[in-house]
Amino acid sequence: MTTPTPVPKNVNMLWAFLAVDACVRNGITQFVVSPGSRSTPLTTAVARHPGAEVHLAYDERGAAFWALGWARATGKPAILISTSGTAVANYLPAVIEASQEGIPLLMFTADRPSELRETGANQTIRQPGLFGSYVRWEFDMPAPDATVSPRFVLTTVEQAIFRSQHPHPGPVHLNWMFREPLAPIQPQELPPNLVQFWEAWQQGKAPFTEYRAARLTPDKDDIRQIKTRLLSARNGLIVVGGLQNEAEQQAVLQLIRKLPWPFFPDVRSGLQGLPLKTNFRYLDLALGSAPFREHYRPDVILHVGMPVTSKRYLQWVAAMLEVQYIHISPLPTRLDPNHQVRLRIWAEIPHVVDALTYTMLPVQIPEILNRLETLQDTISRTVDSILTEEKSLNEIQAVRDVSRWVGESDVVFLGNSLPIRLWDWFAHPGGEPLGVFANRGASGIDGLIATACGVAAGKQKPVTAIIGDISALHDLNSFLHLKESAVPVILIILNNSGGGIFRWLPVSQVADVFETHFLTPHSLQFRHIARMLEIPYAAPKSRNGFRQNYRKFRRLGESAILELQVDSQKTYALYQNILEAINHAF
Ligand SMILES: Cc1ncc(C[n+]2csc(CCOP(=O)(O)OP(=O)(O)O)c2C)c(N)n1
Ligand SMILES: [Mg+2]
Repeated sequence: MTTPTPVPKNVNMLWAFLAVDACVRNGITQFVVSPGSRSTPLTTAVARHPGAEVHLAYDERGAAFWALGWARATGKPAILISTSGTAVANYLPAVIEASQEGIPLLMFTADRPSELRETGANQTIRQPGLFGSYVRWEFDMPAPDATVSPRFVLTTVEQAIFRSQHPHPGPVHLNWMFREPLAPIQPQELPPNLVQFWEAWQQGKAPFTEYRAARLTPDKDDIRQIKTRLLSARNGLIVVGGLQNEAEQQAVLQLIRKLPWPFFPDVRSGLQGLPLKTNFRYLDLALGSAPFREHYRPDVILHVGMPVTSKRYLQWVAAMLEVQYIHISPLPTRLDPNHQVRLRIWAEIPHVVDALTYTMLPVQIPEILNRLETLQDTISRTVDSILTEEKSLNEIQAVRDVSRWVGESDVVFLGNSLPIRLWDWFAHPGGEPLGVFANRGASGIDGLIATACGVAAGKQKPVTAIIGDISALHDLNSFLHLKESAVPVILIILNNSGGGIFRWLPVSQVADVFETHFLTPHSLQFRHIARMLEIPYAAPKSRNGFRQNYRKFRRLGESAILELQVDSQKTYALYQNILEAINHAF
């Protein structure tokens, strides 16, 4: 029996129970609840439903980022429940990220009934339409009414669940108006037809409407179009952008084993460590060398998955006017900032790869493959030799070290700003595919801790998260998610006292504004929030101390914070030295 209680006390509770039960029957069981009065029927229904998993979060902004992380990890939406007013608006940043990345998310927001809107009634704002074009679907539920068929509640919730996943996954907003009484303490007799409906519904476990979505498979002509281009190539390159799940990773593995071209694995592909001769993991650093950039010119690029993080790659490719750029992605969106894609296949990656690799492709082997291994090796050794000269703890070494320490059963979450870029440039992970997560849809530095904790809960695997200090300050409220995470999250804060990434930008030359308005240095330390929340904390001063503390915290089996005091000026200088040395090595 999935349904929870005897006959609901009033029509608000009937609708709320049916809504929650419809979710659970459709396999959507993760709720993220933020306290508030207007949402009382929904929250009570979730709390009393034996099939509902509840994560509580005071701050709706963090709640939504947590749900985003959870959905990234599971591919399924979590349901956010909030009260009315600005609580709802706090969902917006995560909704934008989910929308841009095609991540499912469901919002059940409580609202005053229509007669109280625009009247000065307390905590009442214009909620319908609040998320603009960032939601795939939205619906303004009327206040529960005994004269309306309760089947309307079931089909609306099921439509919301469906629309959050098909045909283009993303956020969906159901706005629930509730009239008082809100708390289930004032029974109102339900009409006999509703009691009958309730009792009949309780006999089953199945969804009301069984949705069956068509799969996104390419047809024969799509595959022929791809093959024709692959066969015409003299100098092909595979670009593996961000991958959204393990099935995509496995499919890409199959592709790169069958298609003997070099492949460039983006940081979010999780495939950077693959021990294959065709792995062009350091392409970005190689592109730092002008002669290499000029000399190496692929004529066909097969791009699979989300966009790449590397700016240098994008700039390099933008200058290739004749390249045949093929992009395969299950999202319908353009994802083509260079306006370069000539063949776009909208289909699930595993289906395309299956069809494409069904027969061996007699493609030409690019000349670069003869020297790719040496090239990769030279870059890797150059990076290591420069780093060993640098004795103090620094961001590049820290990120490179962590990439070697994480195991296959771990998951990595990378903050925006420098952490994801440093990993993209310098990580040197072991061979197996790794789960790598980041919020690159809108590349915000907000909500990163909450997202990492959501990923941990969704994956049920320990997460190592690396974020910057300003990003950590941005998400201070979410240290509570970290403390309460049932699955350990090791949060590594690269505290370079400000926005170190701005050193990479031309504004770093503008002396009168750079430090004060961009870098924004500070002397804040996170030991204080760790103490407030009683989260294990260490601030190692050496590479060795970092390793020991990381290992110690990993064994703890609970979340912990590692704060590294680093110098972004030094990071930038090291980066420049490495690029220069690679340049010389060519
Ligand atoms: C929500 C949001 N606000 C502002 C920015 C602009 N921004 C990008 S990076 C950055 C500085 C981040 O500093 P930190 O987290 O310390 O990382 P670091 O640059 O030092 O690696 C800022 C403010 C953003 N991307 N997102
Ligand atoms: Mg910083």
